[in-house]
Amino acid sequence: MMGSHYFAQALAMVLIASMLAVGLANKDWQQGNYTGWGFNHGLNETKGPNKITVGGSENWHYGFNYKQWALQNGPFYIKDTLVFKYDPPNDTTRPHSVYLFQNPWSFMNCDLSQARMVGNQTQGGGEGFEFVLKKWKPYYFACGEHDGHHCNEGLMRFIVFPMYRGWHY
Ligand SMILES: *[C@@H]1O[C@H](CO)[C@@H](O)[C@H](O)[C@H]1NC(C)=O
Ligand SMILES: *[C@@H]1O[C@H](CO)[C@@H](O)[C@H](O)[C@H]1NC(C)=O
Ligand SMILES: *[C@@H]1O[C@H](CO)[C@@H](O)[C@H](O)[C@H]1NC(C)=O
Ligand SMILES: *[C@@H]1O[C@H](CO)[C@@H](O)[C@H](O)[C@H]1NC(C)=O
Ligand SMILES: [Cu+2]
Repeated sequence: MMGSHYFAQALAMVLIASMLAVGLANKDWQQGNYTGWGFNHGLNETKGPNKITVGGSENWHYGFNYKQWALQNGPFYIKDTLVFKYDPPNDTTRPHSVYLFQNPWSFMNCDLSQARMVGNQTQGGGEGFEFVLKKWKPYYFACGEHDGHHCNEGLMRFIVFPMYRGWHY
């Protein structure tokens, strides 16, 4: 009968279409850029982890607005690497360092009493040092010099909350 013929043809087409879809999904999967359910569409999903120099060409110095920099250069992703570059101290340059606060309140107050040093005064020299954003949590960075003065007046602080690039990572 005409009716069942058309029905069979339609069914076959649906089957072929879904097989193609599965095939394409698998292909995406193999290429490492399957984006799950599409909820993270619109995010900037460049391939692989990025390496980002903090402050860009400004590097890590007194008086540059790192909060602004972080907002403009985000979002950052888990496994991204931040590179901190700052000249080792000499007679004319102020020393810098990099600390991580444990909570937002110490970040707000630039209270370094319980902060953890991740880069000392000399580690920012040359190619700088690298910090990998390993976890899904906020990271509160600041310069630890001058008892919070660089953090406060010097604007040397910022928050990074890395996101998942895709659920298969
Ligand atoms: C997936 O990644 C490959 C290279 O790794 C690229 O050629 C392809 O265009 C990407 N597909 C999508 C949908 O982004
Ligand atoms: C995504 O990020 C890369 C590197 O950070 C940048 O070069 C590119 O312009 C961004 N693309 C979009 C659409 O924002
Ligand atoms: C101190 O370091 C700065 C920046 O690297 C450099 O320009 C300057 O010449 C250095 N001064 C001395 C006395 O070494
Ligand atoms: C900074 O750390 C490096 C590497 O761990 C070490 O070699 C250097 O002595 C330290 N410098 C200071 C001033 O603590
Ligand atoms: Cu500093």
